[in-house]
Amino acid sequence: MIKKKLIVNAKKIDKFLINFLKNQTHSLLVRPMKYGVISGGKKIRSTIILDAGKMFNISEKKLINICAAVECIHSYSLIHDDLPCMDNDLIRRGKPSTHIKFGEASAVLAGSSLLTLAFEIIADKKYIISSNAKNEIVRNLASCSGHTGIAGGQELDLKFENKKKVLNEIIGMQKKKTGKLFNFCLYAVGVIANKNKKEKFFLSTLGEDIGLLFQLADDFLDNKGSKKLMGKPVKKDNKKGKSTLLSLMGEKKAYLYAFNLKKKILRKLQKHGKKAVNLINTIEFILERKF
Ligand code: GRG
Repeated sequence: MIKKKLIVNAKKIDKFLINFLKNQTHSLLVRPMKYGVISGGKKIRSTIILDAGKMFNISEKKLINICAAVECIHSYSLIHDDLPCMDNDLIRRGKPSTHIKFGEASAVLAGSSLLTLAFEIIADKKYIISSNAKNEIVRNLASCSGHTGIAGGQELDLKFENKKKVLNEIIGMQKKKTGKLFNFCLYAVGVIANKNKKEKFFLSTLGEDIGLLFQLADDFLDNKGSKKLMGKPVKKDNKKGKSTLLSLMGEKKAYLYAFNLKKKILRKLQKHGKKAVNLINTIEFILERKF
């Protein structure tokens, strides 16, 4: 059921991105950009945006630009994450990483172009939301992606390799590296739904916790998952000396931490009743997933 939902949503986002790029002047970077962002990946962040939209009766039309922008930033981060200067991974989404297919220089440029494309997609004239909402979304997306967000988290992740780090340091790093983009996903839905400051804060922290849960599941899959299902090499974290909850506290305690985090997230969603059922199913999938 959830797999079907992911496939349907991924197709919608891919279609949007293909059309958006079609309306732009062609460049040599379109091929590596499409290779990095289209026809690959679960597009789970988009699914979370659309699920959260259902809690506030927001139409998909109002959210599709946000989904596409988030997938551009996410794919950008993966392209750069795979580079030799970062995690040096040769396989991503079951195919050669972008730098293996197109060369390092093109991968750097295609990744950076996906970052700017994300902001073009939000700022697009045909995306009809109030200019105040657009401004707020752009500001939040920028801060969640840059040094106070994903990029800052990635820097910590690299610096933490082969170092003994405590729980709060590891959680803080993972909340930035992975949590911040999920934070943005729910925050942006709150902006579109015209929620007040308190409610938007609630949504953004909920998003960050979902992102943390997603990262913990990713670490578990690196340890125990299948390379074929994941579409990327597994058992890398240990070799690279990555600081994770698994390396800090062992399997049993790390799973218990993740399970309690999931319970906390689901408790927070209770107030939304039946309208949260889609998001709840996606959260259940996050910890159970095999890919
Ligand atoms: C400033 C955006 C930006 C990036 C530069 C390289 C970098 C800094 C950040 C990397 C962050 C990173 C790789 C986080 C890992 C998050 C994660 C668990 C990725 C896997 O996500 P999935 O499973 O991937 O959603 P698919 O392939 O399904 O899209």
